Amino acid sequence: MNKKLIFLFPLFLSLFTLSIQAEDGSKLWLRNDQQQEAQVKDKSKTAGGAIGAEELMKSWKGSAVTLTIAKDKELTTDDGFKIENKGDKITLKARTGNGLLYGCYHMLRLQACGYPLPPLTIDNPVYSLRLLNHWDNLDGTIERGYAGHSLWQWNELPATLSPRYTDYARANASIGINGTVINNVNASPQILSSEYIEKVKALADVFRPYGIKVYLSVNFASPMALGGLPTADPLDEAVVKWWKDKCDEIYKAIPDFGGFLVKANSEGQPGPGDYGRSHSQGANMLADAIAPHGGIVMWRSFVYSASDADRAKQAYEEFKPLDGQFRENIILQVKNGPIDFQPREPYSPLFTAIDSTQLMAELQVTQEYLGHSNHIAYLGTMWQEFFDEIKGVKLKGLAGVANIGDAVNWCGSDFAQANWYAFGRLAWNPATGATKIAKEWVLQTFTHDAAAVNNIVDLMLESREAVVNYMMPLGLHHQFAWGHHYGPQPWCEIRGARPDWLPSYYHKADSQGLGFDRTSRGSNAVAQYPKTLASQLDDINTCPEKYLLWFHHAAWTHPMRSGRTLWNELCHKYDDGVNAVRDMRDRWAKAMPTVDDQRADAVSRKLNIQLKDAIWWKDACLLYFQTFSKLPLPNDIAPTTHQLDQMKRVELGISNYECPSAELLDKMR
Ligand code: BDP
Repeated sequence: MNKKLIFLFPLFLSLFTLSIQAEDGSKLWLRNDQQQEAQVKDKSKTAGGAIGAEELMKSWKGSAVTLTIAKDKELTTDDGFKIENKGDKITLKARTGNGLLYGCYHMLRLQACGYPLPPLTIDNPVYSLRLLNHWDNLDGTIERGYAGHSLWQWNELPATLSPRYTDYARANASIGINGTVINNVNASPQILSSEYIEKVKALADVFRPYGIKVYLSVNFASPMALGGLPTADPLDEAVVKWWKDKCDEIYKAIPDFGGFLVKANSEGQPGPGDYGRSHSQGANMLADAIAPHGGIVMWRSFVYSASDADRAKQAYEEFKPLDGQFRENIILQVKNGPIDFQPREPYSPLFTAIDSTQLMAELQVTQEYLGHSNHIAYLGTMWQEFFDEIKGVKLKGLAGVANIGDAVNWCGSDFAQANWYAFGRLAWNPATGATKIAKEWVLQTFTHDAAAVNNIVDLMLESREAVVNYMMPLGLHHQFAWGHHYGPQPWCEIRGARPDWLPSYYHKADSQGLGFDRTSRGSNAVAQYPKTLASQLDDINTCPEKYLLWFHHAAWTHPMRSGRTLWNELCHKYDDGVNAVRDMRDRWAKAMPTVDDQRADAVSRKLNIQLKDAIWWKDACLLYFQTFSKLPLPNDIAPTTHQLDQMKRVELGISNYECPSAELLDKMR
């Protein structure tokens, strides 16, 4: 070999390996090359403007851009932006630096998608609070996290700042997210200690230029655990003072601190109820302590007690009577559905019942109940369904329970990144729509090959319905294995367990039929919805079939709109779910040649797990429900391939903090 070539060989080799490593998913959707030297003038003198200008300088391929702060009647929000593209020059205007930053990312997104920049763009976000909620514990574990450990290196903070903190802020800013609650709602009081406030301050300093405010989940009993007080009663003077002093301390360190998120009197967490006080009394006390600093309190409505009342009714029963009693800086944070982030739920009736208290919706980006980071489930479509159902309801903001960890690809799987992306984009404007968002994500993340883009987008759009079908079709819910919520366990019985933590509470299978009677003849949960909707849901003939078993205990022979009986329809739905995963695999196989090998293979491996899991779900549920229906499986679906007894013996033995590996799953089955 020529001497020069021998000399250059190691260089080629390292470039080659570098380019492979570069496709490990760490770049997310931010793949614009950074080799440009665009002409960009930032007149704003803001941190956001400076960052945006730098991003444009490195990556923008169009004509010269000027960034200015402006008062313009079309800029109706602080975060909105206006872009005038006159061909030879582009002007980007916003009321604030954050608005300019969002405008820059908007331009770069269009460029990365290959879309033109129109002559005029005016874009104002619909929600002012667009927040991630991290369920990260201070020991580094993440409750319901499937992407490794927490990004926050508490033992190193505040002295050492991981470069990933900046990458995290940048990724969020690029999709319009403007706040983050960095610790678990099951909050350790320790987060409010002076030591931790210093660490939180260090993170806040990194996030601030990117327009991201820091919020904290707080433990209602902190004055006892941390302050040594004998009580946390919200009406106790010493408690009130403790919280006021704590707020002063926080704001001294973090002047733009966002506020508190509170899970109170829920699943064993302390709260005002421990002292005979109401949620509003507890929330108002915190709200008064933080109000002088401009902070807010997000009070969660996720409560249910060990009572006999239908769990789906409980949040409404507890909060509806308190409507109007909350301070102005309190926002009631309500999960999208009345139970708990199931693959499909009707909307929580609180959204249409609460009219004198500010509301925000809590969505779950992490796939606690949708196959963790093993299954592809694009949630844009699920959230769009939710937004369609609550159309007309005013929300102050959106919170998304994050799926981010310290995994190289951030989310534990390449496709899970799409849910982080979609959450941000929908929080900016839900009318953008799941399809458009999926397409722009694919264009930025994977490929511009038209056929491949179509295949991947179609795969994404069918994925959530596939999960619903192979896990819990027709309104079934909470058939999950105890604890880790990964696989099916409709038969689960644990002596002494709360009934509403067991699948049988929800499926109510018996020799007659299947489903939870929430009609006026049953628990009457339907009555919590507006009248017209309530009567539609109440009647088995008008209730949408996707919610049939959520609201009705239907006979096995109940005639469905397809002409089949309920039993046969159920069997078909499970089979459809499995077939949809096969289809997703085929689509991916067709798109694969246009995607780098590393990510192409990683996704394939996940899809193989998903297919096996889908079959497992189908077999487990059908064979189990068959012990009640005593009906044969229709012969036009694929036969089951497992034995019920064998399936019942499988215990995955994983915790709330992990996603099972393919090896573990194969070994157990
Ligand atoms: C459920 C999770 C649990 C959370 C709880 C919550 O299983 O880990 O703590 O919700 O939202 O979905 O508070």
